[in-house]
Parts: sequence; C-alpha cells; structure tokens
Amino acid sequence: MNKHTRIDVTEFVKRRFDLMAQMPENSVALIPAGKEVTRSRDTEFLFCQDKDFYYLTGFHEPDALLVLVKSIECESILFCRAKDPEQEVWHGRRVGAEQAESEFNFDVTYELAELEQILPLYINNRDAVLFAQGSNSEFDSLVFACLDILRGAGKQGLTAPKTIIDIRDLIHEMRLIKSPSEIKVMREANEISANAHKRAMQASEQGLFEYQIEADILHEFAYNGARSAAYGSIVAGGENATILHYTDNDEVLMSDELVLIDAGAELAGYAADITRTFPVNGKFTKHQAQLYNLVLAAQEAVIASIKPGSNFAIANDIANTVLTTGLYELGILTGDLKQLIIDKASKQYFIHGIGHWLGLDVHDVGDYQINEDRQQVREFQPGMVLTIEPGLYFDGEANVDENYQGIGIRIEDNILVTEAGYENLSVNAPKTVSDIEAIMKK
Ligand SMILES: [Mn+2]
Repeated sequence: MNKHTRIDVTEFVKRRFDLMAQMPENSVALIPAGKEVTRSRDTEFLFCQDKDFYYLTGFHEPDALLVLVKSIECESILFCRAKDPEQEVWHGRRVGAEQAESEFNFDVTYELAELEQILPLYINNRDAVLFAQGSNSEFDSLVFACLDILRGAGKQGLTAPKTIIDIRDLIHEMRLIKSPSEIKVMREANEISANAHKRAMQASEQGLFEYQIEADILHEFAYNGARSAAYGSIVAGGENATILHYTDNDEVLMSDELVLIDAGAELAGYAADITRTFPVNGKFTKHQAQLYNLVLAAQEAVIASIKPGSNFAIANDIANTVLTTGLYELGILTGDLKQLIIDKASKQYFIHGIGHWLGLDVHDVGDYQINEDRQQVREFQPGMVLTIEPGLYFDGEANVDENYQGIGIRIEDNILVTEAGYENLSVNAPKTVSDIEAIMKK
C-alpha cells in the first residue's frame, strides 16, 4: 500500500495491463506526469498530479513519464527525477529511479536525464504511438522530435510509427468505472466533506463573512488528510447563491438569508462534490422552505431512480417534472401544466444540468453520449459515480413573488451506481429541513 494513494500497487499494475490489452499490437503509449506550476516568482502551487498518469502509476512526483510497450511481451517503463541530495534538502524527498522500480512495480526505470537518448528506442519500429496529442504542447514537441529522429535514421534501420492514436478515450473509459478500492477512497472523501458541511452549518451565524465559513470547511478537510479542496469552495450568502460559480466568498452573511455551500475535499487524488443550502440563522422562513423542499423533492425523486440502465436524460426529465409541477403550484409558472412540463419550463430557474461524473476529477472523464454519432445517452452502470444536483435560482430579474427573489438553492449528493440501484456516498451531510434545523439549533 502506498501512502500517497491508499490503493495497492498491484491495482496500478493491473490497470496498466488492462490498458495494454486494448492497445494495438506492436504499439507504444506515452503518458506524462504533471508539472509544477508557478504561483508567483519562485513559489509554486501545491502540486497536483496529472490524473491519467496517476491512475496508471500511483506515482506522486512531477516530471516523470510512463511508457507502455505492447509487443510480444508487455512492458511498463518509468522515467523519473534522479535522487539529488542537494535538491531534496530544499524541496523534499524524491523516490529516484531505483526505488521507483521496486516500490511501484515497473519493469524498468530510468532517470529523466536519459530520456532523450532512450525514448526514441522504445518508439522505434512500432506500428502506432498512443498519447494525448494537444493536451501539453511541450510534450507534443518531445514526441515529434523523437519521431523526426526515427524518420531521419532509416539507413540505420530505424522507423517511426505511421499511426498516432489518442490514448485519452481508452484511459477515460477505464476511469469511468470505479474499483472497490477507488470507491473506498471516495467514500472517505465524502465522509470528510459531509463533516465539513455539518461543521459549516453549526458555525453559521449572521455577521460572519463567507470566508470564515470557508475557513471551517478547509480546516475540516486538511485536518483529516485532504490538504486540497477538489475545486474552489463556494460559500454564497443570499443572492450570491444565484451566481453558479461564485468564489469571492468575501461578503457578510445576513440573518434572514440562505447560504449555499458547494465544497468537496480531494482525498488521495479523488474528489467529493457536495452542495448544501441552509438558513444563516438556522431556521427556514416559510418561503425559503417552500423552494427548498421543492428542490429536495426533485433531488430525492432523481436519486431514487438511479440504477443500472437509467441515464442522465431520464434524471433530467424527472427533475424537470418535479420542479415544473412545484413551480406551477407556487404560482411561479403559469399556464397549462402538461405543456409546461413538455416545454421544460423549469429550465428558466434550473439553469444547469442535473449532474456529472465524479472521480479523480470533479467533472470526471468519460463520454456522456455514446455510439458513432454520439447521439445515444450513456446508460448508468455499476461502479459509476455521479452527482445529482438540482437547483433553483431567482436572480431578481424574474417575474416572481418578491419573497422568492434573490434566492439560490442547490442540493448535491454523490451517488454510486450499484447492481441493486445506488448508494448515496454523501448521505451524512444533513439535508431535510428538520435535520438541518436540528443540527443548527444553538
Ligand atoms: Mn457538481
């Protein structure tokens, strides 16, 4: 078990074999690690590993390259930074090529300094090279330089692959279905995140700044081993909640308003993505509760429908039916109810999709439409993890009762598709009116 991954090294080896099994005969795949990103001058952002590279290696350092060769035998090769006592004193320990081979179970490892010389030899005489062309221009140049060397050395018997294949589709299809050990990590990321939402509810008080609630959330994440949030945390009081990606988090919370918090931890590379909306003072007003219970009813109806064979189009339709009916009953939508549902009238106030895949990335990889023409909505399968997050947003322009103006509500859970239906990974974050009011009672 690797302290950086919480996933056994044998699983990474298996993933590499599963990927190689799908590669064409006599081909080579190249998957680079992430690079450190400058924050300012000589300081860097906290490093985030490239997720495809991480998925296949569990290796946590920047400046590395995974090479997979599918020939008569299959081979996993890693290039990584050399041990360097002087650098390590300043910037932290490095695994080094020798230890990487045994600890991460590669067939061969090299130091990065050998890359230019050795990489062309692994690409030589292959029929195809697979990589994520266009995602990293520096790496594209390196690969093309290797191909040029091979093309220019025909007399020495070297040849360049004739075919370039985008490797992303293969890896991303694998990443879409989570293994038991990935689900375990995601359950834990959700546990930490749900506790952070609970803590935010308990800390909420009028007069606090949004960033003070954010501080509680980030403390809960970091204290439990999730040093990064999976994305910029949203703490949006009052009508800031109607801005979908509000991250300024610098205004004062008012007693009679709701606060929307969209925040999830990243644990061992895996994201949680939870949204809760609650009254700053712990008690819903009648109008707040009306809208809140409507969003909750839509969310619960969608979640109850999640099972293998269902899909995001069905989920969107269920949300639309519940929300449109509720908005009609509240007098916010008027006309013929049946027609309003057909016209998806709720979309005026529910302005985003019902959910997305979740995994190593918060908006995780994997196609939503499949088939040649990408027309068919993909069916849910056991092992997929997705968010269900209906919302309603009244940004003040809409022609609705002033009691509903300036309200933004979203409720988001993380759902694992199982053989029998689903498991709600974020179930521990309170979300009924009575549960929220109970936990917020001073
Ligand atoms: Mn989300």
